[in-house]
Amino acid sequence: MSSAKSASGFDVELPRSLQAERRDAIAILSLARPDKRNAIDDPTVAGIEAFFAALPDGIKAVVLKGEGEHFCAGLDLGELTARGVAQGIAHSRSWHRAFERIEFGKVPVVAVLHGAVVGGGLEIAAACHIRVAERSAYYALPEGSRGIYVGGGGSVRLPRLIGTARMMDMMLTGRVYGAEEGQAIGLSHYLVGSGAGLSKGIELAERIAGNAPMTNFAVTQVLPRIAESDPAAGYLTEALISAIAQGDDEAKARLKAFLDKRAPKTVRG
Ligand code: 1HE
Repeated sequence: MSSAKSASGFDVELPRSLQAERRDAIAILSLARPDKRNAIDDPTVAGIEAFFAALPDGIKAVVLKGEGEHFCAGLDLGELTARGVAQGIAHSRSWHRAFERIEFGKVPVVAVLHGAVVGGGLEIAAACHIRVAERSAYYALPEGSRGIYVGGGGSVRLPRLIGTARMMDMMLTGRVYGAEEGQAIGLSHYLVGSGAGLSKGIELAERIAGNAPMTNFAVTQVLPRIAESDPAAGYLTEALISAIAQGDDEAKARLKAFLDKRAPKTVRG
């Protein structure tokens, strides 16, 4: 374990497999175990949970990326052989806790993907709010061929992105999607050239950080719940969060700026 605070201003102990860096309101968290293709072991899962739980108030968005040639090779398969059923359940639940800290944490998270985005690597990417893929990225769920099953929330999050039928195909047949196919089916939001992912990810994170905090809260915390509730509850919840957001001082200041012709217009490009 190393203290990230002295190096980068985060008040959290991180394992060697994670590195954190701060650029003003943006935190960059790197999976930093390239010799093992950023495979996620138990200390890494605990570190991810701790990092997202302890984000300082000044951080408005996070970029998650992987060091080396690949984003993430998924679960550290070396840890798997010694586990019994009860330990397996506890292990999967520890991934759920950590990834919930990403999906329903304090701020939006942008994932920058390249190389292998497989197994648990795809699961952690799916827990992020925005995905930027470089052209080297490819996606697979090799759990089927390893005799196991996803355990990092993939059964819940991946069908939302690509549908149950595609996930079933990936798991049963070992189908691998390339970056362009992944973009077409909704695994990534943005597709960029090799090496351009981080700058695009930071650009998007900075744009997100410039939003009113209440808007980011509503989009990341409330929208997914509305999308999964029955329409009547959804409309009611939407009315409530809409009123809460527009009643916030930040919204009033932004609306006044537009009416005073001091705010940017909505234009393409
Ligand atoms: C690993 C892992 C790993 C690499 N656990 N050690 N994930 C998988 O089934 C994917 C397994 N990995 C691969 O298919 C390949 O490693 C890659 C395609 C990602 C990269 O290939 P390559 O040629 O660049 O690297 P490599 O030579 O295969 O691996 C380099 C080292 O990383 C090697 O260790 P070394 O000590 O011999 O150098 C590999 O053993 C090690 N390595 N991937 C442990 N995953 C919560 S449930 C989630 C369930 C899952 O995620 S299942 C999917 C697991």
